[in-house]
Order: sequence, then C-alpha cells, then structure tokens
Amino acid sequence: MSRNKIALIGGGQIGGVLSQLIAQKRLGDVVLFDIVEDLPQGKTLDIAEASRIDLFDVSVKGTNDYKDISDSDLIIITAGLPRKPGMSRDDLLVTNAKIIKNVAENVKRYSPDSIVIVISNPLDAMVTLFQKTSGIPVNRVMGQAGVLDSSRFSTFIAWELGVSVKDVNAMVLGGHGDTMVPITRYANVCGIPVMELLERKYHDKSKAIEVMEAMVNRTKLAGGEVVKLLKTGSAFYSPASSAFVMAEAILFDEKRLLPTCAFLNGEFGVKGYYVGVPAVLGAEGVENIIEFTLNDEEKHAFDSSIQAVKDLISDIDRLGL
Ligand code: A3D
Repeated sequence: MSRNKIALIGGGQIGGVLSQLIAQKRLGDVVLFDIVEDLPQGKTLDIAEASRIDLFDVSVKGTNDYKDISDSDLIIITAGLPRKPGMSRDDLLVTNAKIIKNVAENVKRYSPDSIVIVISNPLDAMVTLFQKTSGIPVNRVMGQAGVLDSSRFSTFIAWELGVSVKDVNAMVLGGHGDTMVPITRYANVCGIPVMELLERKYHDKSKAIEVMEAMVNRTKLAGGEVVKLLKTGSAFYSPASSAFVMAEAILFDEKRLLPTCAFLNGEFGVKGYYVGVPAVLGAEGVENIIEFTLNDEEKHAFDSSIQAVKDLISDIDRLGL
C-alpha cells in the first residue's frame, strides 16, 4: 500500500506547523509549496532533520514548483495573508481572492482528483471561490473553521467548569466571522448540559446565562484576541491542529462528525452556499450533512451568519475577483 500524499499550499505559519504535525503523526508524505523562494525548502529541511528524534520516515519536501503537488490525495490551502491587529477577516478579501484563484487554477491543472481543505480567510468566501475556479466536485472541497471555533468554545467551557476539555462537546456553526453561531443548547460535559452545570455552580439562572453569553462572545472574537496578542499575524497552532483532524478523518475514512464549511444543497434551508454545518468526513470528502432543527434564536443567528457569507460572495462577483 502506498503512502498518502498531502500537499500544503502556503508555507507560512499554519503550513509549517501542519507539515510538522503530519510528519510527526506519520499521516503521509508532505509537499509544502510556497511562492517565496527557499522558504518551504528551509522549513521542510528543518522538520526532516528531526526525523531521527521524532521517529518518522515519511518524506517532507519543500517546493516552489506546482508540478510537485501532482496527484496528491489531499491538499490543504493556507496561501494568503493573515490578519493584523485592527483588521477583520473580510478585510483580506481582495488580496486573498486573487491568491486563491491562482492556487485553484494550479490545483485544477496538477491535481484535480484531490480532496481539498481551505483555511485561508475570509474562509467561507475563499472555499466558494476555490471550488468555482477549480471545478472540483463540491463534496471534495471544504473549509476548516468550525473545528477550531468549536475547540475554542469547548476550551472556555472546560476552564469555566473546571473539567477536562476531553469531556466537553460543543459545536459552532455558521460562517467563520463575528456572526458565527455557537450552539449553547447542545453544549455538554459527558452529556450533561453546560447550562445546567452553570446554574448549579452559580445557584442563579441569570448569572448562568450571563456566563454562557460571555463564553459565546469570547468564542466569536477568539481569533481577534490572538491577533491582538501576536501583533504580526493570526493563530496558527490551533488552526493547524484543526485541519489535521479533518485530514485524518478523510484519509482514514473515519466518518467523523466535524463542524465543516460544506456546500449546502437545501440543508438547513440554504441552497448553493458554503457554510459551517455538522458534516460526516470520510474517504469521499464531505459524505453527509447532519441536519437538526434549530430553535428560533439559533435560526435567526444562523440566517444572519449566512447573510454575511452571501454579502462576501456578492462582493467577489461585484469586484470581478
Ligand atoms: P502566513 O504565515 O502569512 O502564511 C501564508 C503563506 O502564503 C505565506 O508564506 C505566503 O508566502 C504564502 N502565499 C502568498 N501568496 C501565495 C500564492 N499565490 N501561492 C502560494 N502561497 C502563497 O499566514 P498563516 O499561515 O498564519 O495564515 C494563512 C491563512 O489562514 C490566512 O489567510 C489566515 O487569515 C487564515 N487563517 C484561517 C483560520 C481559520 O480558522 C479559517 C485561522 C487562522 C488563520
């Protein structure tokens, strides 16, 4: 059996951490592509030189030549600018749209049968643009955002309740912007609703609601919180880990249910847009979208989030990007 080939387009912060994670966990051979000369070669040489210590023998190769991504099983795209303090993800639209278009043309040319995970921001719009330009079937193109947003929400819940994050299940849906939708109703610790645990902790329903709202708001603004601290870029360890679990689910055909930016064809009342929903990931990419009934408040928040995604897509069309 041959090893999986995983191409990473964009050898910056996330691309570098992902290369190391994939090598250390032996998920497959890595090709790290960037337009900056010597950067991917330098990073992959550094990672490869730890192979004796980390005990991996997958290959990790850096390149500036798109030919090297030929026939990849999976492609993960992080090409594009990250945010700086004071910027929203949407401020990246024009610059990153041009980059993603170029990346999509090259993926179409050299590796059209791959499954693709996009991470570049503004996420939902970049996934849409990538899919349209590459022509790769919608189930084989998806975006990473919900795994990270859900992990952030779970982390805040674990800290608040003093429990292991391993026992927290919480999901964030919708677009990957400030309008994202953390689903508080189903957030739980080993099946016990988080709201019930907060009410028991504070003996006060309104205080419990206030604490939950604070965690929801921190989740929505969590990316910006990191940007403000780093000053020169955005989060990269946690986005790399998030894309890694999606890659693992696809390459090992795990059928994991992960919040994924997936193409909707009527699910959740949305047709023709990419947006964050619970999706089953396996060897065919997005194999199924799991629907559940949103209550009025969630539906309202989800609809506003979809509207924000639609606005960005129409900006792409209007600007001819
Ligand atoms: P950074 O470290 O700047 O890396 C981006 C890399 O892309 C750089 O090395 C560039 O040289 C490279 N690049 C630029 N143009 C091209 C091109 N045409 N072809 C190939 N490579 C190119 O950024 P990063 O790794 O921190 O972030 C990458 C992207 O992910 C940004 O758009 C971020 O906003 C986004 N991001 C998304 C999330 C989500 O959860 C969705 C989280 C964090 C960051």
